[in-house]
Amino acid sequence: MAATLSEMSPAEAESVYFNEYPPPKNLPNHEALARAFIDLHVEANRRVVLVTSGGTTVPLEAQTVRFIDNFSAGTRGATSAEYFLEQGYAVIFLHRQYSLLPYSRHYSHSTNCFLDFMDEAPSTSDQGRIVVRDEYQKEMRDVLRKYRYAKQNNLLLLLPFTTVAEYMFELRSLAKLMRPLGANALFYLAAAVSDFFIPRSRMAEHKIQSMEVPAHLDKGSKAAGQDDIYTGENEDQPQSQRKKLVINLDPVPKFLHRLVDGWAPDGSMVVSFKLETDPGLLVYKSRTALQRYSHHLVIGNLLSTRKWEVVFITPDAPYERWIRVPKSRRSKSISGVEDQVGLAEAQKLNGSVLAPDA
Ligand code: PAZ
Repeated sequence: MAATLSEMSPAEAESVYFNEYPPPKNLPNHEALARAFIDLHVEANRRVVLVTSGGTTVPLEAQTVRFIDNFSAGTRGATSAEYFLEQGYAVIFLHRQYSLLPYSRHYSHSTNCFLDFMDEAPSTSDQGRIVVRDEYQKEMRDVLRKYRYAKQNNLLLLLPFTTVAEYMFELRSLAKLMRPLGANALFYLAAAVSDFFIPRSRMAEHKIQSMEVPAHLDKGSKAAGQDDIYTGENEDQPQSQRKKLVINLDPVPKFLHRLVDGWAPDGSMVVSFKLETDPGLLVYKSRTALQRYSHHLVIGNLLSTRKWEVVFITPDAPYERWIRVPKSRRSKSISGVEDQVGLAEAQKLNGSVLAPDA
């Protein structure tokens, strides 16, 4: 029986995984944009951080109708990117398409709809003109200025992904392209990357059917040899045609090893995140990840408290450090939505730990 990816060495798993998928259509374009961006900042001797953000999808079909997703909205990534920009970094923002973006996050999605910040001008001369409401003028001007500054100075590169395979291809390419940055490169991996997936070889080509279709019409709604995906019942159909969908997922190979040992530039710093829901597991899992991949910092967070509490797990003393946004500072965003632990908090409390060459 062939070995699964998790049974292979990291280098073997890399070769098998990346040969199984065609590279994403946008990859050459993203690589060209990233190359130009990195060249510019190498020239300026500026630090560049790759921030990953948002969740990855796991498609159930190659021509994808259905997919598995996760909760991440990209708040951590988009917020942290703003703090990195404020600290003088250039930011490559590798994000889930349509998730929150630096700066525009203040005015997007249902909790912060931009329309709630607008009004019609009150004076007769300006009647009909749309203006920002008085109470939001200052905050919006500040955000706008920072956004403009980042844009005009080419400090922020936005690159979207959707599936877990796209994310892996993009991460590998970007890390290799960042090699000329050496110790000026930082990886800040806040994306919620799926732990399980369906390998391409077992994936249905077409939309998975909920009832039996005649064999001569079925052009690939089942993955080859995977009849066990379909068993069981569906109440509207005659017994013989009823189906239940049983999904058989493999573990996604952990490429953090390859990032640390192979793809990323020597001297760069790698920060990963660990999300848990069980408080009893968070420190243990974060520490295990740090030991397994030998990188620089794991930031652990719990789903329920992630907006105001994280734990820094480091290879050197103090090994474990909790960082909390005080209660009085938890409602700082314009809409009153609770702000979250950002890079500034982390730096204040943790000195230079986020400086790549510190
Ligand atoms: O995107 P968001 O702000 O809603 O959530 C952030 C987060 C919890 C996805 C991030 O802080 C994190 O822990 N990312 C890594 C998740 C993991 O793979 O364990």
